[in-house]
Amino acid sequence: MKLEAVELIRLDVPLKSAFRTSFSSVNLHQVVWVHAITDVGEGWAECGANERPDYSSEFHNGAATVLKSFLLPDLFALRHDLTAESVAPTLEWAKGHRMAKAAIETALLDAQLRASNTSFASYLGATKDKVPAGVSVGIMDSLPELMKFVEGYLADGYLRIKLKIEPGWDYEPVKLVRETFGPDLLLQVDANTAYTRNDFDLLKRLDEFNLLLVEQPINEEDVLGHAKLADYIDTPVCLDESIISADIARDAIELGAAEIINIKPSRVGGYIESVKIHNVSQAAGIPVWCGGMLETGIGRAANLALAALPNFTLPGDTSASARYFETDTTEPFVLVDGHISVPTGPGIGVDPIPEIVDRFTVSREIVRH
Ligand code: OSB
Ligand code: MG
Repeated sequence: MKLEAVELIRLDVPLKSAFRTSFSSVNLHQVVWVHAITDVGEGWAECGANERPDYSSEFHNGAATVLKSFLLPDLFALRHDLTAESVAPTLEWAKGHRMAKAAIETALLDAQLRASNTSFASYLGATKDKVPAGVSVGIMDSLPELMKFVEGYLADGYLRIKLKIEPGWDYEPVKLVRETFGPDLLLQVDANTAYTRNDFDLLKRLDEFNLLLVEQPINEEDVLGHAKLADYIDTPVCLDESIISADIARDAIELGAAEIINIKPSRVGGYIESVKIHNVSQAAGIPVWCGGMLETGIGRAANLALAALPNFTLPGDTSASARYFETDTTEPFVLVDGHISVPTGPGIGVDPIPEIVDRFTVSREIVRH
């Protein structure tokens, strides 16, 4: 296929309620979309980068800039030799910027698969037609407020609860949720790097709650520290931020730092690299689950396809649209008996709704050869 133009769209999508992590609190989902226009048709992707470089070093305006200045020119230059599979090798010279690379690769994969009438699910190797849904619950101002949200999500039917934690918001909220909802609740925590090697005893106290996992407790660059922690505590250590490629996943597993892996396609440079991480993990007997970056429908659709691969054996953060948004940018994804259906249409299987996209659009720019 040949890339003719790329539209970069900046959207501000209101969240139903503030989402607070150990690194930020957001009311608005501020993102960049990549709309690829090719000679075989169009494709869409949502870039995972936040407004600020707080989850990773990337940020939405930075992603747009690196796409415009460096990544897109190389893809335009391929002319008719462009395929979704050629994106990563072509852009390999550019260090980092995996979220920007993931966005253009995904938009081109969407265009390519729509043109060949193939779904993301079948291209990636999905084996399920629906996936179990978990929900990520932010840090709250009070325990009663937390209980109100958790109760609501359980009433909706979510099959597992992930609590965001940080020093000062860990033992008590986890204890309360575990005691209130009982031993059968699938419960896990995510620290987004908020702890250090000096906090191992604090983290060990969480062992009494029989958690599924503790996600990214310490600095993302401290893989060895996670291996030491994994030896020290009973709760399985799961890596998110640290795992930026299949090679790093292989090494983290060998070190004993990753007993479980959260695969987030945007963090690792796209769906093709995500499948490699899935395969490396599967071969090593390490379960994976699908994380998210609060994506609207066009991002969520592709994540659901990935989450339908066989080694995704734990419920993901692939929640329904209504968890985040009053109005999603596509037909909403709905929860049925705790599961969400994997899209079956060509490409990502959903289309942006133009009036809604217009309503949330902050700016648009067309980039051409
Ligand atoms: O660490 O998994 C994370 C949201 C934004 C940035 C990082 C994370 C998250 C979540 C929610 O936990 C994921 C989601 O529901 O999309
Ligand atoms: Mg995480």
